[in-house]
Amino acid sequence: MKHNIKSMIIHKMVNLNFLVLLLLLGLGNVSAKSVNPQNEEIPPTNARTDKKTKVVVPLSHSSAPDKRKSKPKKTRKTKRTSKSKKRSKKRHSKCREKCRKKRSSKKKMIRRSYIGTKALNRFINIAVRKHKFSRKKLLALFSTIKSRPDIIKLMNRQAENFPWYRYRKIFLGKKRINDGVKFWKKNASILRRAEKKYGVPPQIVTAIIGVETLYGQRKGNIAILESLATLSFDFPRRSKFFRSEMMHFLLMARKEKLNPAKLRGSYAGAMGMPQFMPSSYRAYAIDFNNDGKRDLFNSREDVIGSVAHYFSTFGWKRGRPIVTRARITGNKFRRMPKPKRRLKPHLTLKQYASYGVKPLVPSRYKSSYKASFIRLKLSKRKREYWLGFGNFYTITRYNHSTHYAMAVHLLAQKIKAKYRASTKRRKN
Ligand SMILES: [Ca+2]
Repeated sequence: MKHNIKSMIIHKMVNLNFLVLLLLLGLGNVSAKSVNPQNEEIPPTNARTDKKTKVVVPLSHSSAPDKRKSKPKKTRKTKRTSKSKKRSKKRHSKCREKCRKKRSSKKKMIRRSYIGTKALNRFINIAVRKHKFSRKKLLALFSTIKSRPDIIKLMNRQAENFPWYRYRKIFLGKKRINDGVKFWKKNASILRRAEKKYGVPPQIVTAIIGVETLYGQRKGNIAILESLATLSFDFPRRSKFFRSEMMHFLLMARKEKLNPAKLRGSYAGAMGMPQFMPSSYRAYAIDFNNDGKRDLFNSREDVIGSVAHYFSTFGWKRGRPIVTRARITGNKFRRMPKPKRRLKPHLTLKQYASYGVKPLVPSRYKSSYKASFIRLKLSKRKREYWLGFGNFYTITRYNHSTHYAMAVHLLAQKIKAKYRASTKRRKN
């Protein structure tokens, strides 16, 4: 009996265990179905199976599997050591602002090809008809470039628009003066030869190259064709000028046997150490070392000779004054007639005197000299007045800005003073 009772108990326990097992298995099935109604295998969180789930999930909801995918990743991330977490946080906070700016500028900067646009087709038609370029080659050339919207922004932010007290800080720093003295010393014989031939003193040629490219150290790294195309087709204010420069560029490259796709320069299309625009390159660049090429990118001889030649062509007078500070008495100067052509000297020193405007040292200058009247902002309220002679006007032919010509003149003076002091020291 005891044995019977024992065997009954064992039998019931086995049945009970079996029931519990069945129940557990059944529940497991239910829980799996509730997550996966299609009764499919639950995908593990990796990219391959996500692709499987994307087939089921409609396209518009295709981000859903990613959400599921990201959850376990998050838990994995939390397992990362707090040290690395801190480090990445620190790194991110450091470049957060930088990253944000980069992202926003990337978003705005959509670069597009000009191939197939009316404007480019018109330009190519003229180039083929007038200058016998190959249409096929031009199309191939323009297919290598894209627009540069950032250039339009730079054009509207040119330094020449800054007030004088900001502008002069850019160009009259110690480095530009010291490097100018070095440039003069290194190229003294070439500069002397250029002065002898064209009458332009070494300090002026040096200062021009200094203001333009820091003596060839910053020649610009933008594909010239991209900058010219952008300004020709996307900058209506001056598109006519830049279309003409782009044609000059193609003609110049063809004549000098240079590859137009590879030439680099400033965002406004200026090239080489003296930053000549293509039309100036064609008209005024010279071969000053007689090697049969006009190379403003690498030859210092050609660069110095070309700048001096440019100045002489635009009316530089040997030994004549450039500009002088003016002293003003009374208020008559406010009624002075304005020049018909901006920056052009229009009144003689005698006429200026009748309006109470005189050079600081009048005896140095002939009263028949013509000059332009220059106002410079030294601060928001303070002004300085100058009189610019013919040679000052010639400097503005290089860049049509009073600030530019003034910076060249002052830099030239500083370089000259330092150059003289250093050569005197050497003699003593
Ligand atoms: Ca040459």
